[in-house]
Amino acid sequence: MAMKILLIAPASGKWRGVGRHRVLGGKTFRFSMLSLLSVAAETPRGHEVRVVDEQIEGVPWWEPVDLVGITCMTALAPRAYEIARRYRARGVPVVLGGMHPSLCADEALGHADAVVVGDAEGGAWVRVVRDAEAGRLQGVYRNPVPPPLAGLRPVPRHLLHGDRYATVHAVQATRGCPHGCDFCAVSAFHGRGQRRRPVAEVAAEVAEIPGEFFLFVDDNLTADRDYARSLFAALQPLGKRWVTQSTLGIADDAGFVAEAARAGCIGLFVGLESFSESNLGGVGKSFNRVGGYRRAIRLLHGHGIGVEAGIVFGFDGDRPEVFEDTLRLLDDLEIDAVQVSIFTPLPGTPRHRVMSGRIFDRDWAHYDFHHAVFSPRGMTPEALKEGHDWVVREFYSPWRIARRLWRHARRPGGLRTLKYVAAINGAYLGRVLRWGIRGRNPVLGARSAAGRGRVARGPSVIPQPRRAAA
Ligand code: B12
Repeated sequence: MAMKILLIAPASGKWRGVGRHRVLGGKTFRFSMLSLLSVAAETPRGHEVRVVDEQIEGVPWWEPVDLVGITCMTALAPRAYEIARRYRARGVPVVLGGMHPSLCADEALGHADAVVVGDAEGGAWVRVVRDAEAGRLQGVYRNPVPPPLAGLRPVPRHLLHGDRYATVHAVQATRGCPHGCDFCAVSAFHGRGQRRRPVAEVAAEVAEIPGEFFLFVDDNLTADRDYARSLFAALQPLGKRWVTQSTLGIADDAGFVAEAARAGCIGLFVGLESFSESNLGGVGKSFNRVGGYRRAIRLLHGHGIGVEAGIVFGFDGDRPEVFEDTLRLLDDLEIDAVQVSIFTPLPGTPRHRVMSGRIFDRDWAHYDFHHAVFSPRGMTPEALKEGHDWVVREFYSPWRIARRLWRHARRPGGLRTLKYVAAINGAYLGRVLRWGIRGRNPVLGARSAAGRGRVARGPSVIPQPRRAAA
């Protein structure tokens, strides 16, 4: 029987319907959708598949449908369960999949007729669809081993409203990351390994992309240097520009950085997390060597590669001074953009278990990396939230953005990529304005409240190599 299958990406709070606004509609932060597109690609032929993204359209409750599939991260689990409840009340079977249902399968199964743990490919989703057709969905579906990534079906990007996304051209070459940081959902989900698609298949997918820009959503594209090198060689003739995630370890090898740049890399998201090595050691991320950040970032900038840093507050070593210290270092290092987060002990990770006695908030909707859900060691949860907000507001203050863009424009290749850096900084500023993010520096509260919150310059803990090093 041909089924109508509805695949839903839930959105909650401020995110639901945000994409309906033409101005400040969060478009810059909307991309990928590969989770549901991969499920759609795996659906056996003959069924009708529709993808609904709650950021840009409402759930079509009134339309007849035979099977509903919902993806979710932890913060979206409550909304996913709510949608599931409403469909199941109408007798429509619901399947949950993605990060949170995979890491908390028992919980998810309490809200659905079936849960897919891990990848949809490798037979798991095909079995779900067959069982749904036969009216006998049965609990948890998982592949006996993570499937190899050769021969993945083409991603049906036409199922998205393309004009509502920064780009629908997100590509994934690898899954997983070998590092195994104990707070990271990716390690908990994929294990401590990485699977890779054949380079020729990735290059063929990229070659089909219209326009010059796309994203790799990989968690650590450069973890295997040999693989990355052959990928770079295959990408170079295609003349595209792309951004991805990597560790700063990429900059240990200047030749490798040059190869990435020649292949079209114009930006990296790098999880720096913290400027304290003891914090990093405490969460199993001691491969981040703080002293080398400046040289590494200069090297990347020298090759026209912008750096967005992931910074996390709330580590055990963090004291109220951490916010202004971090802001100063972000300025000193000439970081192009920053994603500021509050440490979040995600369920299903080893760190969640270690910290369970300190967690006071188990409302998953608050696990969006912008709420304090546990008692930090060095400050109150309120100070953690206020300091986090303050850094976001200060880093994206118009004068800092203007300074960053000015610096960027003067770097090698800077004018070519200025529009991307401007777009991401403008988008974060838009978020500050739309959401009214203000915060307060727990140390210099009075000064920041007076609207002057600039940080006094002081000695940097990061060694200053000679400029020629870049
Ligand atoms: C791109 C991305 C984003 C993008 C776009 C997400 C999107 N809509 O597509 C943006 C920038 C919006 C984003 C935002 C956030 N993200 Co994000 N994101 C990612 C990233 C890097 C890639 C996602 C992706 O495209 N994966 C590729 C697909 C193919 O893999 P997949 O999702 O695992 O899907 C497979 C299976 O899980 C399964 N599956 C998935 N869904 C379903 C559904 C059904 C029905 C079935 C059967 C199977 C199934 O089948 C798929 C194919 O095998 C992931 C890391 C990762 N490895 O996934 C983080 C990740 C998902 N993000 C994460 C987080 C925390 C966030 C933020 C909260 C971060 C923040 N500080 O703001 C916000 C959330 C904002 C919000 N409230 O909505 C965490 C989630 C952890 C968790 N347990 O919640 C991850 C895992 C990163 C991490 N290292 O921890 N993110």
